[in-house]
Amino acid sequence: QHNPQWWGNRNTIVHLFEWKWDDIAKECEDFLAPHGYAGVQVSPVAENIISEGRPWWERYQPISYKLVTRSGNELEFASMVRRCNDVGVRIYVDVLLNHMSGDFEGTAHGTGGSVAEPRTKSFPAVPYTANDFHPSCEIYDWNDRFQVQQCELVGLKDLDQSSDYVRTQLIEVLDHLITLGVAGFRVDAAKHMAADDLDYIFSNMRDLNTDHGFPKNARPFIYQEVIDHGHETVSRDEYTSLGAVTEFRFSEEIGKAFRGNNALKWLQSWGTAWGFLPSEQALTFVDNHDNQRDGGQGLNYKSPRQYKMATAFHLAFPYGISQVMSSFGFDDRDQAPPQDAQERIISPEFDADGGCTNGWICEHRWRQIYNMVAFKNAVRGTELSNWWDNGDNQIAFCRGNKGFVAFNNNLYDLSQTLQTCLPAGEYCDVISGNLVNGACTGNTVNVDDNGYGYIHIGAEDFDGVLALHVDARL
Ligand code: ARE
Ligand code: CA
Repeated sequence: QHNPQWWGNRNTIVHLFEWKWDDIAKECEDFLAPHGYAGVQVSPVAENIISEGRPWWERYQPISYKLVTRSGNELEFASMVRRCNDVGVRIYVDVLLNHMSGDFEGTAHGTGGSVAEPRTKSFPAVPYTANDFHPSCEIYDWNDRFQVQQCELVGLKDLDQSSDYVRTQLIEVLDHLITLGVAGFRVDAAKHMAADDLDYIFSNMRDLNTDHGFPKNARPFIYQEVIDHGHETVSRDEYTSLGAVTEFRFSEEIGKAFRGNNALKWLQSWGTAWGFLPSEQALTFVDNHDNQRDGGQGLNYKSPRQYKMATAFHLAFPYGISQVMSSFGFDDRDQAPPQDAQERIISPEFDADGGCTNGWICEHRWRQIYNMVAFKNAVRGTELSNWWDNGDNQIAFCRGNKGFVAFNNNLYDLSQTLQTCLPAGEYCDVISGNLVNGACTGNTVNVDDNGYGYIHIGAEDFDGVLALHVDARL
């Protein structure tokens, strides 16, 4: 269950965090397919509690498996999956198999009209009763396997996945989504469930739906959220045989490097030598919806120049199953997605350049990011060669004879004639511009008969990266 089931040469997933199903359907057709995105991770789909102010995290507290959330209902979900698959964009659902909601004063009313008594672990709309959960306890010691897997993660009622009844419910939920045409799942809080129990559940899910264009006997793609910085009792390695695993060390290290806390020249050995998982087991990202909020070493849209450079490196370097984050604007006080006075999520609006305007950040619509998604498609299957660096924070490399990329994170210019490995010709730098009707709206680079080109990235330039590839030749 390591195959992401991508269509054609596409190979990048975007997380459209908190988007509505109808908006995602439209985005698949209008933007994602034309720009070569392979798939979308969508926010949790199951009915959740309604929390004061409507923070995004209420969706991680399900009370039933009805597909009704602020993103839309089941019909809208089904229609989105159909429309996205029709244009070759896969849908991956963030699934909550570890828990139901946390404590709630009195009766909780959900987004789908169901009620529950989380305090007594009564979720009649499933139904679950206290017997289906582990006895309550708190996680004090994150290196104690019992606590991590059988106590309550931030107080969320912890399901017992060793029980036949619970397993059956969970498999049914996954099967239902597969029938609707999804390509796979992000498994939330996987570290908090025993790998053996997950193995049982994943092995007993149905095959992907051939009516949605998947081959016969195709298995759902699985990527498990396991946060393991290297010293965890419950380690990421317990889960790699079941599917891919989120590689949080990647996110941390790429943030450090592009923040200037580790020279870019060291990135030459990027990958397993850094303690990361094997490439085909690693789900990689510069930031995700959790760590963009922790204020650590990670980068996010709030440091746009470094963030775009880190993202370009992420998508240019041949390592990992890449995912791009698409956020809404947030600060410490405001954790709700863009919403109206009735607390309905609002649809993104776009400016003349295609950027989002009304509270949505839409990193996936930034030219420097979507053009690197196209770069990754163009160089798919090639190896890295011709690494160059200045011994510090200027680096460059080729991807076969299909792509070339250079970075300058020094406070002085990069001005070098470098081997680009590309066929002779004039190329559009897809970071500073787009190729439109045969002309480049940004800078161009001339590659001579021997593959050399003059590469300039000024210390004061808007972006600290330059990228060329064969599909953007003039
Ligand atoms: C909210 C409130 C809590 C309240 C709870 C129950 O914030 O105060 O107690 O509700 O009422 C998200 C939010 C939580 C939120 C939760 C439910 O982040 O704040 O709680 O939704 O609404 C660990 C887990 C990892 C988990 C992170 C957050 O291992 O799986 O914690 N990540 C996933 C999702 C989250 C989501 C959940 C799980 C829950 O991505 O978005 O929570 O569904 C070290 C450890 C890690 C640990 C990390 C915590 O690195 O190694 O294991 O991650 O610290 O930062
Ligand atoms: Ca658990």
